[in-house]
Amino acid sequence: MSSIQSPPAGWFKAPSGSERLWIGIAMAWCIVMTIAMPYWLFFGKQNSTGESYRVTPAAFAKRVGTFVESHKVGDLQGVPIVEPAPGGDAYLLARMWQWYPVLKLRKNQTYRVHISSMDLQHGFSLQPLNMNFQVLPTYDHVLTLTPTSAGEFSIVCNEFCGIGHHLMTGRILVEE
Ligand SMILES: [Cu+2]
Repeated sequence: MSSIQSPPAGWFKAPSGSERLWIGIAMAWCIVMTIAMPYWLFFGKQNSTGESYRVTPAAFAKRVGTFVESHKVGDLQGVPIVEPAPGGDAYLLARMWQWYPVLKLRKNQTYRVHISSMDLQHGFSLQPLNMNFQVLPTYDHVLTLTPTSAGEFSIVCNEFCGIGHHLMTGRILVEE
């Protein structure tokens, strides 16, 4: 005897009553969510414009090196603190298991923050604002960013990237 058999004829019973209602609510919600995605892409205030370029990890590391050398202003637990020129380019490198360097920005100034990974996929999650972006090797993802409040912001990696994933935290300092 086989365990795979046709169901008996007439097994299907069309949904009725409250089951019908719940299917209707789920469908309506699917439609709302589908519309919300493009809506938020165009009208959300924390979205990336999707600006990105091809870059090899070696070339990106070199740009980060030049950026750190020319704009370094301090040191935080062995990681350089780097202050880009207002309106200028800033670089942030992700690798197992570090964000490098620490960025120091000015409130209400706009920066082009280039983010890329040296090894595998990481997740840029800016706390406590909860802004999230994928960080991928070979992509220079440019975020046009204008800090609107001063303070110390943490970057955590929200894409599991190995044994030291939970230690992968960084900092963005914003001054008045
Ligand atoms: Cu990571």
